[in-house]
Amino acid sequence: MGSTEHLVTCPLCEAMCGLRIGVTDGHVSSVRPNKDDVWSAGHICPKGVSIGQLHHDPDRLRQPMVRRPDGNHVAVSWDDAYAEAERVLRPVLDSDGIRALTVYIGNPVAHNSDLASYIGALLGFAQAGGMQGYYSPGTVDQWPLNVVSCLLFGGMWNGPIPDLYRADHLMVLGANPAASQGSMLSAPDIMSLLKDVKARGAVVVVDPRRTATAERASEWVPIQPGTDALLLFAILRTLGENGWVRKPDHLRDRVLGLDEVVALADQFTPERVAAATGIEAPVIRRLAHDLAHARNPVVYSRIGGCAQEFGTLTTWLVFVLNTALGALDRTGGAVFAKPPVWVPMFGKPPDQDGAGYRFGRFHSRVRKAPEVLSSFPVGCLAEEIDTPGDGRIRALITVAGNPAVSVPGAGRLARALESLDAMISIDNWLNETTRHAHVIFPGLSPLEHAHIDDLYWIYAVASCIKHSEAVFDPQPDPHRPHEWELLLRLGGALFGTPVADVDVAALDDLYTAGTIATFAGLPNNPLTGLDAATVMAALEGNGPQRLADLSIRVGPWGDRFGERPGGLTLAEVKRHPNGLRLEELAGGRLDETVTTPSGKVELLHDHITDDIPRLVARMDRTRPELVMTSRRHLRSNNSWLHNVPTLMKGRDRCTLLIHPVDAARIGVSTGAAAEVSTTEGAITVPVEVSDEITPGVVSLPHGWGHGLSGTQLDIANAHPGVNNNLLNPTDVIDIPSNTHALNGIPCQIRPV
Ligand SMILES: Nc1nc2c(c(=O)[nH]1)N[C@H]1C(S)=C(S)[C@@H](COP(=O)(O)OP(=O)(O)OC[C@H]3O[C@@H](n4cnc5c(=O)[nH]c(N)nc54)[C@H](O)[C@@H]3O)O[C@H]1N2
Ligand SMILES: Nc1nc2c(c(=O)[nH]1)N[C@H]1C(S)=C(S)[C@@H](COP(=O)(O)OP(=O)(O)OC[C@H]3O[C@@H](n4cnc5c(=O)[nH]c(N)nc54)[C@H](O)[C@@H]3O)O[C@H]1N2
Ligand code: SF4
Ligand SMILES: [Mo]
Repeated sequence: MGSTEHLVTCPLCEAMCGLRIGVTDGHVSSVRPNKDDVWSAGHICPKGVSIGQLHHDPDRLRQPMVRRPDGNHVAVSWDDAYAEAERVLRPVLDSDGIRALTVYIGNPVAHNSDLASYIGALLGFAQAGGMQGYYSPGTVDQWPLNVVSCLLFGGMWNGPIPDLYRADHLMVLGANPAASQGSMLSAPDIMSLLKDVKARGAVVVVDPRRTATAERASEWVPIQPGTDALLLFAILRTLGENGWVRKPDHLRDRVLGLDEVVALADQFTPERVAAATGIEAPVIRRLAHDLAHARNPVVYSRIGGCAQEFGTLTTWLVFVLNTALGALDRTGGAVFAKPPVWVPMFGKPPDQDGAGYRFGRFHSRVRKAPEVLSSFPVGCLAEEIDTPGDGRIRALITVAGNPAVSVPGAGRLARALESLDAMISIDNWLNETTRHAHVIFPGLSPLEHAHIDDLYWIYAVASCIKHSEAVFDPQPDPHRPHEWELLLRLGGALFGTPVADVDVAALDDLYTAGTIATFAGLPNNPLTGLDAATVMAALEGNGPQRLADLSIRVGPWGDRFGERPGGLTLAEVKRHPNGLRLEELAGGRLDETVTTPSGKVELLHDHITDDIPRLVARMDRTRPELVMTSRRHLRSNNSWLHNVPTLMKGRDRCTLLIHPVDAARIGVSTGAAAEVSTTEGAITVPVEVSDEITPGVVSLPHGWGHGLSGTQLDIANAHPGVNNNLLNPTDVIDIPSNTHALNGIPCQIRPV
């Protein structure tokens, strides 16, 4: 067969690195960074390097699996798997209708264009049939950002990012790009960009843990979890009282509510917030001074600022501060990226009619949680399954998700999954979640299908576009279904057609034409006013390729079907295997980006500020002896790269980080086991004593807890670790966004 080389974009995180994959005799023989990639220019990390092992993982499912009555899964033919899906699903749909079904979509959906472009089909069909909300890690992740973005800027995926190429004073709260490689902030080799920012001025990291990012920053500011909003309010107040609030010309007529928000900060003096945050008042004043006196200051926060009790206020205050510093929409500050593609997700959801956004349009059945952007807290899933009564969830479809590990209240959820009448998973491994499934439909390996990133360019530090061809034919059968076809098949089956009989090609045409017609008829999107039939006829191919062609052609550089001669099409993008670099990041994009009812940045919203009294009360709360936080590691990817041999080398990294003072008081030491308990449960984990964690706080990684019976993960099961979501309760929530606090949870520790 000889050797070939393939240029692809790594789909394993938001950094989107270009890889050169060498293939010899059907095997990945080398993975090297692509120095000619217009975006990543030679960056790579250990995860990208091991993508060949991921592809060749003998445990990766290549055939559908069906669960036998004894609980064990066996590989079956596709026809048998369709028949089994029909057997378990149909009775639920016949007796209780589509409202007894829900869908959980996991993180890899956003990194796989086959899934990303067709998940809307499954969800759309299910919602049309009466499904009450669906579940995703959104509410253990970026939902506060989505809420704040839609209120302030008009769209849930419409938020500014720090201009890492030009900023000279960056404050980072609750993010560790040294591990994550950037989140809702795509950058090539982000740590070297941070190094440049530091060289121009300063990088200040606010985090309970002295992370590898903090190590390399100018300053680490340890903070008590869940108190960032207090710190940010106190900084804002300091700016206000010193006359440091900047009102540059470019923001003068474009922002509403800044003075009112600065007035709201009045009650948060540095002295008042010092005890709760653990940051002394003079330090807070100096942080404010330094931001105010930098030429290009900017503030950025991520999951530590979101998955906490005050995620919405924190995320909001980051944008407020960027505005008060004059950094919003200014080159070198907090700027709006310009994605090269347009996907329906960027538009206002069709169900949000009228001006602005409404929340709480419907409520969850059991705890009556109000929907926020069509989501309930993901921790509600278990109670919706295991609580009897009308409207109970009896059927679940998971798509590239591992909620049994990722979601708070994981113990109850695992029991609930086991009780389902029908569970169908589209997933590549038999893991902690899919072991409960009646049927598992495997997707293709990331090297077996074409891919084009769309979502992450909305948070990218330059506008690029890249397309990856499949490296391998699907194995063992080149005609095996693609994931987008599986999504259409399951979506089509909801309306009475047996799973095996769904006409996938016809549904694909219907879905694509329907999407075009819907958005052509809606205002304020790139399809508005286009003739749907003409567009449909002009597009190339079918499936995700056809949707990618659409996304590119109506995007800012697209040909708009002849309107802009020489503009981009998918075919043109494919002619550039190293990608196309289209435009650099810059300020001055507010007018084209902001789609609020007033057309301006609207800082003030009751939905957000109504939460301030809860924050005020937080200041008087007695501090628990210990609280728990989460962390990530460069060589993990949430719960699912632990079966890759080279990524598992080295010492155990699923450890409880605890400060020496706390360790001595409790009587635990490095290497010994400790029991960690919360209101939700207890687990036993090895201890790692270190002053990299602030006193009063402990840190556990998420994504562990392998080694469960019925799973097929040889390597991961040999290094199981423990699942910290057995400890996270489902009722500690950032109220405006429905996001669970996974950080700042009170816990007790004892030696075992
Ligand atoms: N305690 C705590 N919990 C957390 C977090 C935390 O910080 N602390 N972080 C949260 C966050 S930010 C997130 S995003 C979630 C992640 O939550 P999930 O998305 O539920 O979990 P992942 O671990 O990303 O699981 C990915 C699943 O997709 C499968 N998979 C991988 N590749 C493919 C593919 O190409 N196709 C298909 N069909 N399946 C595939 C894997 O086998 C796995 O089952 O976890 C959340 N949970
Ligand atoms: N290698 C690798 N890369 C990943 C992932 C992975 O699992 N592994 N997961 C991907 C996903 S799904 C996501 S969402 C992103 C997340 O990307 P990041 O947001 O960078 O996530 P983390 O590395 O978990 O960093 C969060 C930090 O918040 C801190 N923190 C916890 N509580 C608080 C608090 O209350 N206040 C403040 N200020 N800090 C706090 C933690 O100590 C931690 O250092 O990473 C993505 N990239
Ligand atoms: S940083 Fe690593 S995981 Fe992320 S895209 Fe690059 S190689 Fe892939
Ligand atoms: Mo995430």
